[in-house]
Amino acid sequence: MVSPGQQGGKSAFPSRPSSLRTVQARLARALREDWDYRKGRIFGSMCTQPLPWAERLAQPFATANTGNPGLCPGTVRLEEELMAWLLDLFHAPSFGAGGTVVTGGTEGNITALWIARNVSGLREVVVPRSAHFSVAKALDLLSLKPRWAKTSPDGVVRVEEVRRLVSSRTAAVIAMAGSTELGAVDPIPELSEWLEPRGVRLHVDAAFGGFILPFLREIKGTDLPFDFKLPGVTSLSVDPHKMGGAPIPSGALLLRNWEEAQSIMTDSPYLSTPRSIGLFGTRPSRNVASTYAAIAMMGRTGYVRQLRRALQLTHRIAEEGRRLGIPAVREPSLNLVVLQHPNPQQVQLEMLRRGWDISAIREPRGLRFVVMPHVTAASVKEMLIDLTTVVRSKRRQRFPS
Ligand code: 0PR
Repeated sequence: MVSPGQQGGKSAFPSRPSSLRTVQARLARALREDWDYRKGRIFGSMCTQPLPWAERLAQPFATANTGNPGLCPGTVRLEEELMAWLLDLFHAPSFGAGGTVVTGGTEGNITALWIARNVSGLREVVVPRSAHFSVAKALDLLSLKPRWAKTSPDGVVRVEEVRRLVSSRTAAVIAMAGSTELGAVDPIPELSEWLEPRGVRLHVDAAFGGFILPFLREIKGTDLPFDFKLPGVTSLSVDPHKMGGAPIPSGALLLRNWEEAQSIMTDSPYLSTPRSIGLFGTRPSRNVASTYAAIAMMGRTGYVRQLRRALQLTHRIAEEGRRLGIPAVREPSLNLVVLQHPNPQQVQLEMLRRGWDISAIREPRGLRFVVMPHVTAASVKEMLIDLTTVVRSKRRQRFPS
């Protein structure tokens, strides 16, 4: 959202139609100013260059609106098939589970907590300190009260904290399957085991980890259980627009018991179907088609290949960090690594001057690198050369000889 006044700009509303060439030129100029994933210089984003065909094949769906499903039975069928794929990937039971395409992790988390509140009639949510800020938005919108659970130094929620905070007022507990800052995966099996017999809902935010964790076993031989295989997991959100190869915006919310979605349905008498589910009215069919296309064209082997490469590069950054005296905060389990640094903002700024986008983390202090599919071996090599120079020069400035 932009306030032109703050930007100092002053533009009158177009009085007459502009020519195609003029508009094209203006858009092209704006695009040149934007960062391009394909240069491999973005390490601070969980989004990436989508599969080109996914975008292209979905283009004809641009005008269709899945929010009025009676007019697009074909897209509805694609969404059903897509949801069936995801429910299978995340080990949902064969009967009763369901899901819907959303715009991303924010909508996924808002919708999950909306359902949790309406189904349970309760008002408190136990939230790990590591949760993404979209959860804070959801709590505010839904007038839910957070009970913040502390995390351990390596970023995973403390199970004893969750146990202490859960009460008869708890609508849901949130767990992270790949936290935004550290890439940490909470002890979801323990949480599930403790919460399930107590009938307390467990929502897993797998926005980032959802297209990583299912493929780890093929690479590492072990995995980190996080999904519906664990009986206590009641809902799960995942973002195909992060590691799924889908264009933005694309998310999915999956429920163990799809009946619960009734709790957020509203009457929509003038549409082709009398009940509307979810936050938005208009829902772009293009998101369904492009996500469908991306997943179909990647397949399990495609995701494994993508992840193997990303993990190798992540470990290369961690190794170089060790050599530079800025070791990783935690051994990376996903394609995200944070290197400890006393003054990450300074390094971030200096790297930005050299054309690199990296994030600075305040707690614990560190430099965060997300190795998304657009990052290449060559760009990592180049980035590490600049990082070495910057880290060493900052050190000399701190301790002048
Ligand atoms: N849950 C988790 C674990 C997330 O990391 C994110 C976003 C969300 C939910 C919310 O997802 P949407 O933004 O799709 O609604 N993670 C990234 C972040 O905030 C998003 C991002 C993308 C940040 C591009 C920066 C950037 O350049 O870190």
